[in-house]
This record gives sequence, structure tokens and C-alpha cells, in this order.
Amino acid sequence: MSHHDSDSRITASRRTVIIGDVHGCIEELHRLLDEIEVSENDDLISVGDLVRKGPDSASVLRWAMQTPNLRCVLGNHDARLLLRWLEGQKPERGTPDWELRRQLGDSYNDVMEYIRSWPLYIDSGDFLVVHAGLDPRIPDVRLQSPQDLMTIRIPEGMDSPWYESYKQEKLVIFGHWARNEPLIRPNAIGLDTGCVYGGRLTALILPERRLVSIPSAKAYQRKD
Ligand SMILES: [Mn+2]
Repeated sequence: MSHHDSDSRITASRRTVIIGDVHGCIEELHRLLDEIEVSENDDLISVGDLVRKGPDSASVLRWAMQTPNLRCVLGNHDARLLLRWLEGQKPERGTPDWELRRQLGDSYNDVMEYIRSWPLYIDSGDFLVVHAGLDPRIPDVRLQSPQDLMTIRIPEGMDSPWYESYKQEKLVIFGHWARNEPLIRPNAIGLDTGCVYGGRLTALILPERRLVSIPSAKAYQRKD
């Protein structure tokens, strides 16, 4: 075996690709995955909020279910959709959730069961993926509240974002808080670059910590 062969085996080692908040932006999602040249040899992780706000949540969910190397954590929008289904509430006619249900048709229950299987966080040992963040005063992620994991920005009783006070070494990768540029700190990376608001869809590639972004085709929703 030549040196070249062994080198190429090393470069073919598994990557982890973590994808920011998609919110139904299927076109940008495919462009981003193409740009990264994602394959079945990559581990894909979504920071959650695959659904709502954007143009085609149904296609994003179908893609997710057909992608066996993808894992998702629950975002607040995914959770809201799931909770309504668990409570047996039918979406109001004409609303985006009603339209999503109509588009998914007979597969709706299967898709909801699929979302039900998503965890609130993924702890790889080296890094932690969570939708919004964590309360920096609670060191053990297993003791974090689901509400904080899915929605935290500025912790109650504090006056700055959670990651300003987060001092652990473990890298936390999150979404939820749309900003113009990814947030990059030694121990926290925020990937929500507001694709659905006309910003960009961003992914992080580990272990090299490379960020890749795709500009969104349009602003599908106004940021409020
Ligand atoms: Mn969110």
C-alpha cells in the first residue's frame, strides 16, 4: 500500500456536520448539504426547529426521516407541534400547522412519532448539541429544564446571554437565537444565522470547526 492510500483513508474519517435552524427552508438545506458534499459517511445533527415559519416544513421532515445518519434535538417549534399532537389537538384550519398536516397526509402520525423520538440534547462526550442553550448555574446537563434547553437566551436573574457565564470546557453547539453572524467562542458556537428571515443557513463541521453558510433565497418571514 502506498503512502497516498493510507493518507486518503485518514482524510475519509468521519465528520460531524451540525446544521442550524432550518425552519422549512428545504432549498437552502439542500444547497448547504451539496456545498459541504455531505455523504452517508458523515454524522449529521440538527440543532432543531426544522419546522414552521418557512416555506416547506413537510419536505424538510420527509428529508429528515429518510436520512438515517441524521439525529435531531428538539427545538421549541418542533416541541410545540409535537405537544399539540400528543394532546390530540387538531391544528386550526388554514394555519401553517394545518397545512403541514395536510401535506403530510397519512404519514402525519408517523412523522409525529419520529419527532417524539428526538432528544433534548446530544452529548457526544466532546461536545453538546442543544437547541437554545443551558443555564450556566447548573453544571449537569441532565438536570437542565426542558424549557431552558429549548428556549433559554438570558437566564432568569442574570443580565447577559447564557454563554457569557458558561465556563465549562465542553463545546456547546446551539441555534434558536438568530443573528447576522454565527456566534463563535472557544466553548460555544451559535449556528442560527436567520435563514428564514433572509439571512443564511449555517453548518458547523467537526472536528475541524469549519463553518459553512448558504445565503437564503429570500426572507420568508419578517423577524420580530
Ligand atoms: Mn427556536
